[in-house]
Amino acid sequence: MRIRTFDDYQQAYQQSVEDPEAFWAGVAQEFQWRKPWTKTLQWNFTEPNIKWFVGGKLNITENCLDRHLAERGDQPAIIWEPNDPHEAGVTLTYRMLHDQVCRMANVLKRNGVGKGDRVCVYMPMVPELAIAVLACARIGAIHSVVFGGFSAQSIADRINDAQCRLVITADGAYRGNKEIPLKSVVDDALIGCPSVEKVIVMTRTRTPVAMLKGRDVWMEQELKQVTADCPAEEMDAEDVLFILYTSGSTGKPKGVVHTCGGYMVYAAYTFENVFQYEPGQVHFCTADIGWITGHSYIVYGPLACGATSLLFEGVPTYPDAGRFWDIVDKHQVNILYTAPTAIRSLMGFGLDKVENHDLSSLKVLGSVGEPINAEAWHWYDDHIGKNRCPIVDTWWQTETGGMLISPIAGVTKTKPTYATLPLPGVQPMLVDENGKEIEGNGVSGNLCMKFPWPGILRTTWGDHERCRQTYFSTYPGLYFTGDGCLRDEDGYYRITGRVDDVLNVSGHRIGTAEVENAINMHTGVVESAVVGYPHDIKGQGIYAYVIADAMPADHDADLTKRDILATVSRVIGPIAKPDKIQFVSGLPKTRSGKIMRRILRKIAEGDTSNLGDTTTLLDPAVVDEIKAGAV
Ligand code: 7RM
Repeated sequence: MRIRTFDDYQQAYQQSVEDPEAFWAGVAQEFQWRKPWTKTLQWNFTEPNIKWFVGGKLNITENCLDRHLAERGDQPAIIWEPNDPHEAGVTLTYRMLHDQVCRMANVLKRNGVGKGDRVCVYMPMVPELAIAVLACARIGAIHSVVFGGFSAQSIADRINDAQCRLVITADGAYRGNKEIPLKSVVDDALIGCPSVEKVIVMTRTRTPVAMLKGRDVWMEQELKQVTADCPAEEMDAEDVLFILYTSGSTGKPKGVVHTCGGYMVYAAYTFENVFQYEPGQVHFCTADIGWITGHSYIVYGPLACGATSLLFEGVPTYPDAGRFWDIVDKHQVNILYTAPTAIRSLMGFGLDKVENHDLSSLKVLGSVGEPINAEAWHWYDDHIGKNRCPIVDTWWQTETGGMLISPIAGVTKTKPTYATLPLPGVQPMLVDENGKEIEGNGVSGNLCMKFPWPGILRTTWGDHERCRQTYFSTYPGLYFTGDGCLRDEDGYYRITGRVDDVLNVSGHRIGTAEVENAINMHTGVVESAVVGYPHDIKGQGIYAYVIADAMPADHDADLTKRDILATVSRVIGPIAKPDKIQFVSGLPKTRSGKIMRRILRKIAEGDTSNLGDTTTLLDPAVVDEIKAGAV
């Protein structure tokens, strides 16, 4: 099944299109199933209804842990590098990880969690986070990991949407020179979350926390009460494994649902092939487990393949901008998987931060989360890979479960800024505004998929209609990604960015509507419009046009701006704070009341020369005012 040459790739690709069921059955049979499936695939993209490995029974943790014990029980599964380089790290072998996952699973059971129950996980990047996630999977509980940078309000929304029964958190988190009081944020969230019965609190920063009798328990004390004997729950291939919330162009984030069988097969297959993982290698994915990249390529993909996965608690610039290279050197990292925003930020600190480290262990470099510009691509290639490591620019989404378009390291000829070719099983299609297929090469359009792969989302939690509407209704019969895409003369794909109202700020997906709603919660705000603009390091920055009920005078405009930022931080989290705020007296609207974002985007980009047709505007004069006041 393993692709080694471009010929292998072409053969695998051809089979995956001609006979997808046989292809994926071949991949899936390498895993451990309690009971084989009876039908490999059942699907339609209209309802949608997608089922892989129908009737198959398994537990993903048996595949990620138990299965490896005989052969590599003593091999490191997780290497943990703490935020502070002087603190001792932790290495967990597969045997130790198995033991700890079983214990944590028993703690969950003791606290009333069973198969199908939802568990919210709000944790720092510590081994216990991976253990918590796997412990849920062990007993068939559904995890919903919430990134540690989200606000109490965001946690509450996610907990209520999924009706979580239990929360796993820590007293606090270390991130660079900051300390984040996780438990206190959870306490704020839980005021509005009646479904939560228990909170398990891990000790990390030992900051003082309120422990509510009957609700809050210490993880360390609970672990003393249990054994390491926890048989895995038998799960159907289509039972829900996890929910992960992600932003779209409208309303609140959606709970993307992934299921046990297909997700496992897809995460593992793409991990092993794209990175060309070899036994014994150390894989370092710098994402947070709070995002899909962490789920698929720190936890499930690597562990399903018996790999060694490095988990880093901190940030790339602490204690200085050489930290990644320090980690690569110290742990002899072979595969480094990071985001363009991190590369661009580190580029700015100069080469002396790189040069005093031994990077010769590196074999493969990966990029994910946003388009990588040519300059960052070459810097990564020249100075990190020393022109001897293939770069895999992997394009995918929370909804896709794993990578869809990506080079296979050392197999696919790379091309800067191109995600190159679809992986086996992936059938991309470019369409125009009217949904007509754009054939041939040297073209661009909206990126869709015409056939399912095992990792595709199955639904959005509690609202199947929203799933249909968002992904399967724009172009009937197709999965619509929301991305624009170019296919060059060689048939290579380059993803150009979102075509909907979703921003990508430092690789984080943020809906403009979400940010607007947050800004509008500020008492002095009448209305707002948020757009993205090109940002040298973040990829995109957030530009907010705000109508205040009384136009703030110069001397308190700064204060009002800071209050708006504080409001957004409270409502969503610091990652959604606008980079620029401009007070305006009106917004460019059409006669039907629609904001003309095209114009606002142009002005935010600093390009006011050609604003296109403004004759349909209700009040064209407002455009001149906005142009004149651009920040
Ligand atoms: C994995 C992840 C998904 C959105 C997606 C794109 C953008 C991701 C690339 C990329 C260009 C890439 N999931 N995106 N990878 N754009 N090249 N290699 O990021 O759900 O958080 O975001 O990210 O717009 O639709 S995500």
